[in-house]
Amino acid sequence: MTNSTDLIASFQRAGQGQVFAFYDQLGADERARLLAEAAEIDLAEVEQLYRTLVADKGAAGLDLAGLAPAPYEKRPEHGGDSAAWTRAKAAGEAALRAGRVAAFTVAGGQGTRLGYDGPKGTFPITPIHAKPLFQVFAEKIQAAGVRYGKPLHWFIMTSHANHVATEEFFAAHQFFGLEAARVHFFRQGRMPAVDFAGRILLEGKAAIALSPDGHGGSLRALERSGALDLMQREGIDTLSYFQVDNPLVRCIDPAFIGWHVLRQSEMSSKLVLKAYAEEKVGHFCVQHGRTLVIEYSDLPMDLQRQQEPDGTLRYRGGSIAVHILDRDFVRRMARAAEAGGAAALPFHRADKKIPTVDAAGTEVKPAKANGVKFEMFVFDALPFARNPVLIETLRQDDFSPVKNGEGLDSPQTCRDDQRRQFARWLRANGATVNVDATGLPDINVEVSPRFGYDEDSFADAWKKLSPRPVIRDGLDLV
Ligand code: UD2
Repeated sequence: MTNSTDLIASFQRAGQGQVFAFYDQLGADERARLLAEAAEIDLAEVEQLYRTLVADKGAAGLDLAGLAPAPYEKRPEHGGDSAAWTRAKAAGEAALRAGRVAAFTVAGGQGTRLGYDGPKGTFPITPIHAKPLFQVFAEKIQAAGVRYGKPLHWFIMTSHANHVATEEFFAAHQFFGLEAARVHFFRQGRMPAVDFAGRILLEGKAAIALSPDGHGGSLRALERSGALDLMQREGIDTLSYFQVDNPLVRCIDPAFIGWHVLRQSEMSSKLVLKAYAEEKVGHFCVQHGRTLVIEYSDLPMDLQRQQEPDGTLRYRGGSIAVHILDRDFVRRMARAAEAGGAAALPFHRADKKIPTVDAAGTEVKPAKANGVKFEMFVFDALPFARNPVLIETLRQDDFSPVKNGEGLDSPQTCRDDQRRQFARWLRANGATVNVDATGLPDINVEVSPRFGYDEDSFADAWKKLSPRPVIRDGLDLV
């Protein structure tokens, strides 16, 4: 490691000497901590990001030339090729039986909007047992392993802020029945925040304002942590990527895996039809022959509102952040990130209120944005992927995120969506369950993923059940 004098001098040369403004006042431990944080920072990268994303902001803007909605595989009930979906499912099942697939959860986010203190995956979410998000995924992954005769590995990306708490949570719950040796935690990288003049902000006298580098940081974190090597040793070439905030997701979905495998895709994504033009989701587009996602904040509203002759939205494909990634593709992207340059994921800026210290070292909680954080987004890998495939899914089967304390995308809406799903599965198998116009049953009900974690596994388990349970409030299928 560079010695402390060299490190401090490099910050001074880069115009970032303020990082060490209070160094003389610090004790030995504090100095060591500050130096370790400083050593994580790539000063040239920070300078370049400031120049391109902050100082020159507005110069570039989004290039809309040649932009069009991305083609996608429609669900059979929306006119898609049902034989092709059947083939895909069979191919996905074969990949699962061959042990080629692992699960991957990004859980490094801070959950600020939810107002929950603790790793978001520990948030209780099921309607009867209030199982935490992590347990829901663990049970789905375990059940898929049993169904296909190959236990799955599960990679979980944490952040510096929640890594230890996440590991302790799993240990305290005996890994929810999974084999501990198949659950792998690793931290994502961090980026410093800068003020609007490009100066790296301190969070305290002995701490730099560092924050997670975005879910796009998962690609290089998978490489750095050794996860890709482990996959290679284990014969795993396919990663099923999902977010920690979405318990409805079919985290191991044979049809999705099969589309990806059969098309020899390097990255595939699930798409939902936008509910309305202004809905705040990323849009799947193509441009110059490449697939990309454009955030709602970047796609002009007149395009978001454009309609086809039949009245449907033209840009109707929304991203729910569910992807399949090829192992070697992740490695290629991770190495490109280390090397810098055009083949790497770009950074995005987010203006934020960043707690800091003033020149006297007094802590300041800003009332308005005082700086910029830099993040990468995993969907920005799509344009670099060979043969990307987009498949349509229904929200009811795959998407009900927990983002806010109340209202839209809250614990309440998510619990209701789980009950709707359980009621649909029951009704599809002949049970009489009363539901309202939105499909919400008049009973509270929970289906353990160990009983059934998707339509097929539920149907199989239900068929074997004798006697059938009485459909009543509190129905609990385990
Ligand atoms: C994301 C997508 C949005 C839509 C939505 C679906 C972006 C910019 N937007 O919105 O288009 O698909 O999800 O729910 O992605 N995370 C990390 N490390 C980080 C940042 C995030 O692991 O540094 C994880 C986080 O724990 C969570 C997920 O990524 O599982 C999404 O993060 P978010 O809540 O910031 O994403 P959101 O809701 O802005």
